[in-house]
Amino acid sequence: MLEVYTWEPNANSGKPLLMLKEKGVAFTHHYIDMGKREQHSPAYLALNPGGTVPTVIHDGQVLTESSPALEYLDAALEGPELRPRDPYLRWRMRRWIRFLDHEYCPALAMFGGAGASERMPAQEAAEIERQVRDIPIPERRRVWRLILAKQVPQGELAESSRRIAAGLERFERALAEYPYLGGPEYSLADIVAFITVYAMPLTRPQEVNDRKTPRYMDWFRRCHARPGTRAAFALGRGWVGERVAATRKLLGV
Ligand SMILES: N[C@@H](CCC(=O)N[C@@H](CS)C(=O)NCC(=O)O)C(=O)O
Repeated sequence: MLEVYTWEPNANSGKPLLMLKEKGVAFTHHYIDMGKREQHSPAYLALNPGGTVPTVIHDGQVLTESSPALEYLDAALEGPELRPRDPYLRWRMRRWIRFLDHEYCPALAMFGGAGASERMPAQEAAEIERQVRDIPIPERRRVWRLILAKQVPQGELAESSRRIAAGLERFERALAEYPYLGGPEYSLADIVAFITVYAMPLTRPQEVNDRKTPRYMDWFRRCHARPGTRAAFALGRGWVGERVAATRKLLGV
């Protein structure tokens, strides 16, 4: 029995969707609508007190924290193995996942938050407090308060830009050594990266293009073409589908 509580096939939320479609394992998808803040509802908090998606339940085990959950699922379920057996390559995969979870993806999320903040109407402080009061993790509450108050600090955005630029060089170097991030085969490192960066050729065309990042572009094309990737994106109900279609068109896949 495998149940996935999550939102769109996007970033952390999408990691188990992409991974399970890649493995070809059946599961029940419970859609948690982040637009309606369902991740902060009492019913969801009873499942995952951190109030973040995804949460996976496998044979009664409740799994939170998406990247360790992927390692658990890869070990526990049938289907192609997505962790290299070679100890060096497994280290390489884990080093990539750590870099993505701690540095790269939060930098991209900072821009996502800033964009959302710009689109929001100005709100009174009391209304902002009402909206953040159910967020259980203090750091998350702080970030949401800044986004809702349209006060995302410029310094944070500058640091995020630096990390994104440095990360692009890192992708290019790694993909010169092996076709995938963890080594010769597609692995959890590619899944963790791709589900967050899948639209970068579309959203950052000045930095991510065939001239400046040819190996990264080739990796995008190969990842977008995978049947598991297509099946995972088909689970989207919102804006992800349009963004994926536009990215594929640009890539010619
Ligand atoms: N460390 C957690 C982070 C999960 C996470 O931040 N998920 C985002 C969606 S991609 C979320 O739930 N955001 C809700 C919020 O910040 O309120 C994990 O890897 O599972």
